[in-house]
Amino acid sequence: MEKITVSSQPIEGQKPGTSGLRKKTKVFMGPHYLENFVQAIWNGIGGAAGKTFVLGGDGRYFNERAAQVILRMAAASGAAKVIVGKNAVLSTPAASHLIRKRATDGGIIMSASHNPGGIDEDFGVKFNMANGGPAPEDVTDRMFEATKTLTSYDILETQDIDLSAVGTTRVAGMDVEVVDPVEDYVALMEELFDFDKIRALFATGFKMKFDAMHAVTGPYAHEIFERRLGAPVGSVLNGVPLPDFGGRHPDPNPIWAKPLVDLVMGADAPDFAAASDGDGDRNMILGRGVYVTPSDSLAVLAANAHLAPGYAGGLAGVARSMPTSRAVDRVAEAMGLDCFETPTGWKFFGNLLDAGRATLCGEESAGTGSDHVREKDGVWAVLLWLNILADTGKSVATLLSDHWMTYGRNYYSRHDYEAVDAARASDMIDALRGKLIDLPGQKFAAGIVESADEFAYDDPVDNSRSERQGIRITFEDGSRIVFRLSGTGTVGATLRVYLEAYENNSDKLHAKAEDALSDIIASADQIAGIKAYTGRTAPDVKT
Ligand code: VG1
Ligand code: CO
Repeated sequence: MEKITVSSQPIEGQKPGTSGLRKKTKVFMGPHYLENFVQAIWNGIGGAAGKTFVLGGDGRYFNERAAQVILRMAAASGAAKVIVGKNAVLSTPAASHLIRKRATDGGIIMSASHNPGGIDEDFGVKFNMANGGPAPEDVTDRMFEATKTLTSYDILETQDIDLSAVGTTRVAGMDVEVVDPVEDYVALMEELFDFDKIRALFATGFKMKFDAMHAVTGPYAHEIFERRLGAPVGSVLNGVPLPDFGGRHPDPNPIWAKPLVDLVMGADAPDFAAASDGDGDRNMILGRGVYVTPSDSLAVLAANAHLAPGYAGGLAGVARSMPTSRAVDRVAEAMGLDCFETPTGWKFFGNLLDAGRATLCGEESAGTGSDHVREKDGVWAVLLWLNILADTGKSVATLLSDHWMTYGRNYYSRHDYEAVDAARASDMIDALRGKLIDLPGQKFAAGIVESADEFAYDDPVDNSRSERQGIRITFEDGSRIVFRLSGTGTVGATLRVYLEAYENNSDKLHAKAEDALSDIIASADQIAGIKAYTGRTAPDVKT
């Protein structure tokens, strides 16, 4: 066992995006690529010496190899201890919980989340802080700066460390504690939700299907839904994690989880269905005959969270990412709660959660979570839904239509144009930026533009400012279009167009979203010239 210093040189493009550094797996497997970035993490946080970290990933291809490298580098840099999920697996919310519970100095999560996995697909690495949340921008900026000047990294030369059994081993003065990835997380869920009530619901014959998409939540879902809550065996679908997620995108939306959507729309539909993503932080909610948009889910959860024991005292406030529909704003207003609008990415919720100013947060991209951890949490969202369904005795469809009757409906859709030429995509955004000042007062298919701006966020807790977080155009009737470029893609640019229209006429609450949004969709192209810039006639993915 020998500590060595390997000379290296800066590698371009190691800039963390919306949620860590994501690249093609082969890029990560390339010479010094992972090592350089891990060294930059240590540099960005003021070194690893004497610190304790959590380490785990979503089990995708290269997960365990990468874990071995990170452990050897942590040991070589003098870390005191690393707590690792068995076989280097931890869901993102479970990792966040472990960081908090064990009061560590942070953790490294290996995941490209909803991006596909495999040697020809994607891999990712993300650092979370001692609060359990993704590193904020000033920290990731420091890491990026470190990647630009790096000349060497420290690593231990040693055999692989056995991560297949729970227990502690010592590696060159550093403890490696392997833990069960599920146990602590399940205990936390039992504190927050009324498991007896949900068990009683299943005992009535209530049927649920949970699609783990061959990703990390399989073992969590089997334990919680089937073993602890008594849902029949077989309620969890695709529950065996696979390194390539069975060749699919582990992205819980109506496109990639279409079989589940077909199931709830079909003759033999279960009462409730849900899915989660690669690393277990996203969720999709369905009921018999109904798909709940993530924005609506956040609003319904905000309105009903107090029915679950963990939230019986009410909410301190709510927060949503800017492109998320404003359905939750209406709930907050009715309940007298503060409602924060943050840039895309969970890292922006951290300060609000830490300061006790928000309890519930959500994003349109199928992320919902609360102050129980500092990540969004797929299984948690499913349990909160189950708790609410068990308490109210309502079906998903009734709960949702009652919600719309009370608050009105924010029709919503997101159109993604993937792998667009990066220069053309940024030209389009630049052109749009140049037009903003002239847009108010102009008339398009969706009506007259009331305001147009580029979103910048001033964090009310630490006063940091984040600029250029998406272009938003609001119409006089409250409809809205948001344009932004993705920060998680690995090929070219992904243009996201977020479309929203509000309706409170009780006769018009049950239209198809695509119909209700047709004027907004047409206006988006009129305003931005999507077809002209991207050369695309239609989005690749509509959710
Ligand atoms: C996307 C989503 C964003 C989410 C992020 C990470 O980012 O839009 O809401 O926080 O993915 O989620 P972007 O920059 O591609 O739009 V996950 O589950 O992939 O960690
Ligand atoms: Co994810």
